[in-house]
Amino acid sequence: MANANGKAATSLLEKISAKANPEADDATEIAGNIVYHAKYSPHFSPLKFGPEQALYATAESLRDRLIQLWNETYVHFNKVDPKQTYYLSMEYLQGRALTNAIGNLNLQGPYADALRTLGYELEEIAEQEKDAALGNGGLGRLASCFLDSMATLNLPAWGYGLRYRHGLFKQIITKKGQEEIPEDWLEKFSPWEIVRHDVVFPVRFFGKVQVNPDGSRKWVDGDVVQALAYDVPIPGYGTKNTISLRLWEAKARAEDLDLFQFNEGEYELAAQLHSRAQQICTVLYPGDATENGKLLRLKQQFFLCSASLQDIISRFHERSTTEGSRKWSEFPSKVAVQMNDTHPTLAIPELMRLLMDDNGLGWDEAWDVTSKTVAYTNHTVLPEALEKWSQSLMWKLLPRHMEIIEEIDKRFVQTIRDTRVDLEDKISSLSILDNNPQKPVVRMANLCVVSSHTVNGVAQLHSDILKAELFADYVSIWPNKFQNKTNGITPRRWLRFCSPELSDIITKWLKTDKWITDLDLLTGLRQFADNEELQSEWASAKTANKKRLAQYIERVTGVSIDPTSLFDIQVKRIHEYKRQLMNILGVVYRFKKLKEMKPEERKKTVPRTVMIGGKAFATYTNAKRIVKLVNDVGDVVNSDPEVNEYLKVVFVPNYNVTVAEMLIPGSELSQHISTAGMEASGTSNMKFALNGCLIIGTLDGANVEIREEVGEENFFLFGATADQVPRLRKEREDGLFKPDPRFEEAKQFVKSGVFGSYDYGPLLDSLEGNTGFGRGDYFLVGYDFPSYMDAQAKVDEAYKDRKGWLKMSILSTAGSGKFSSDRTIAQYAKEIWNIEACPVP
Ligand code: NBG
Repeated sequence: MANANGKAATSLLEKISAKANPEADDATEIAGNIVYHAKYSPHFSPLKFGPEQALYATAESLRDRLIQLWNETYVHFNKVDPKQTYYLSMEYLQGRALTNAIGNLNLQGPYADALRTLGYELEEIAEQEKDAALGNGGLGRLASCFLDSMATLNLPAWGYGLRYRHGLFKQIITKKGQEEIPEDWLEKFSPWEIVRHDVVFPVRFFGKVQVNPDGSRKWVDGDVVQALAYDVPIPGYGTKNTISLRLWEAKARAEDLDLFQFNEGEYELAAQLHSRAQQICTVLYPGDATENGKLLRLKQQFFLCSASLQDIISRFHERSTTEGSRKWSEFPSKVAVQMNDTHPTLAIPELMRLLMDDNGLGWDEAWDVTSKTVAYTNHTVLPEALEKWSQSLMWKLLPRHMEIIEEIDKRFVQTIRDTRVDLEDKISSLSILDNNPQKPVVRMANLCVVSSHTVNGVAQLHSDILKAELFADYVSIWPNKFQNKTNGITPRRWLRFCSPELSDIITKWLKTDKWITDLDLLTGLRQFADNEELQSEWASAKTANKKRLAQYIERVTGVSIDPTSLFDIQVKRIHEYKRQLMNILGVVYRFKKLKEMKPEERKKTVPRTVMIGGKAFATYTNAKRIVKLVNDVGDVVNSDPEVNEYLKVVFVPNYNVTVAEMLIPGSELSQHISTAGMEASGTSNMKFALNGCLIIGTLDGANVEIREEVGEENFFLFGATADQVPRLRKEREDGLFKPDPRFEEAKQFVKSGVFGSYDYGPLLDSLEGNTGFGRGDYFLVGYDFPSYMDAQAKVDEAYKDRKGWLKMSILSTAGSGKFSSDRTIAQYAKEIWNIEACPVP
């Protein structure tokens, strides 16, 4: 009905009377409310009601309802005054919000009908929305899944983050490979956020420490910017509870503009503070190769911590004035602060500073409050990702915080000396400050472990590694501080809404849709895994999702893929430890073998479409070379008339949450093939498994637990185990490694220039030699390659047995209940935060 410029819709708009109605829940009222917003909350010129205008008006109509639920939620929290959790994260990968909000409020039908009366399909309107891509990868998406679960479980909680104007870059693929351009989600505006002009806090940078006559200390001078709150509503599923993701924006005040300088024609100078404030929230992860880049990143981290803690403290104070003064010692029984990785570590010295310098607490009292309030989640053991900040940079930007960190360190070291003589020689690695004169740094993970009441890893294997290796000596000091919280994903976005066909089948066979909030119920599918009727319904849902995916691939890449071929997907950030290189070398080998076959032999093979997607960090050269290689291999394979019926290779550009929602439901095999011990958890592995996709993978991260849950016969396992890795690296160094001929053949084939003239020498060289950074095959691609290829051969065999494959697929979904973020968050709430549900009546 709708046409491209929305002419038909514009005329329909005139036929429906505008009526503001935040509580609208039938199609007619909703349509009236949408029309109301199109006319009276206008953001566009009035004569047009195209899909874009329809999106904004629809979103605003929903926002009305969310605001109402949200107000009810916080009024209720205020009344009950429960302990609340504050989740501090530099990243959130929210993706689109429209379908999710409509789904969580259970208004699909009425919204679809309302839009139809206005000439649009709901899906078409949803397609208009841009992703809020304020994150990088798994860590950011985890934070977003957690918010969904916190709201759904009625937990009193807030998310805190930064309102990046451009978020993570947009990836485009050109002849040169990956190029980055700025993300534009705020180019117009986001209909979901609400600016709170009354929630503004000053945040200081630089300056100096002033010592008062009574000995107290105060941080003064320097630059002061303002943190302004923008709230994004997070509706729970099937509940009134709607919580807030509070994103801070940095601003300068009007009076910070130097009018005199401005009138002298010194425009840049006059608005210096304005432009410095603006830089803070321009992008996520600005390049940090330069000193300036490092300074900006540190500013971002401190800005998040300071604004959030001032907000948390002011909420605590508010109650004090209404109920008589509240004791600071009660703070930890009202406030839990969770640090998502080390990025918000500055919350520790900032809370100490606010308590001591602004609120007059003594050291011991402030330390008691702080260490009972903060908890830390570690998300990686990769040394390059464990943050270390230069001490001189920290002294320059945050002089008072450095004093506090020194004091924390001094007291910690003293306690060790007093109580643990056996650890004397470990002090240099346990201490927070690394005073190596070459490069004195602050070790943020150490600061977190020393100051937090609880430290957790994100999958069992990862938590075990933390305890046995990275934090082993701390474990001997505080044996009860360390926990595991295996990651999870929200079943709403990652099954119910992204694959409605499969969801309906599950609901039909389980005779209930309660699995959406109680994912363990999926085990009920096991008894039907062999049932022919279920299998045929399952197959038709998969086929529908594969066709939808094939259309998408054709639209964004121009490559036409066969929906009856095996869809094999690897999507995640491009990183050497994730071994996309092993995947593509496997493809190269397969291609070479197919070329060598006679036509009748080829006909006996299982046709495959390999899709690889993910962003490479802008300055990570080898990752970018991998992107280029995948694209080059794709160009050659896909245009080879002998082979392209049996093999296609697609690089899926600009992988993000929305692309994932398209890819995952259409997947049959997915690859989670990191070097064992290196992927802390992985979360897309859970999304794929939940959607009935089989995994080929190593015993790494959450793969271990997924395999346990879905059954080892439904998982294609290969590769070295984490405990073998050190020995294998050592053998390699000693020159004892003997490569498999298939591995040599694949590399040789790339070197021969079949895939174009780009110089892959440096990339392939990383797999050669016996030692040295970026050489010596640190990630053991060569060692694991033969078992990987064998596992791939098993995949092909298994796929030939349609029934057998469908059974495995059903069992995969059936075994995924554990990986709901509802389970994860319930465990955090009980075992770390000590908070309880506070449902709005
Ligand atoms: C990532 C890990 C993943 C894990 C996510 C979420 C960082 C620092 N770590 O394996 O690499 O799934 O965190 O926990 O982004």
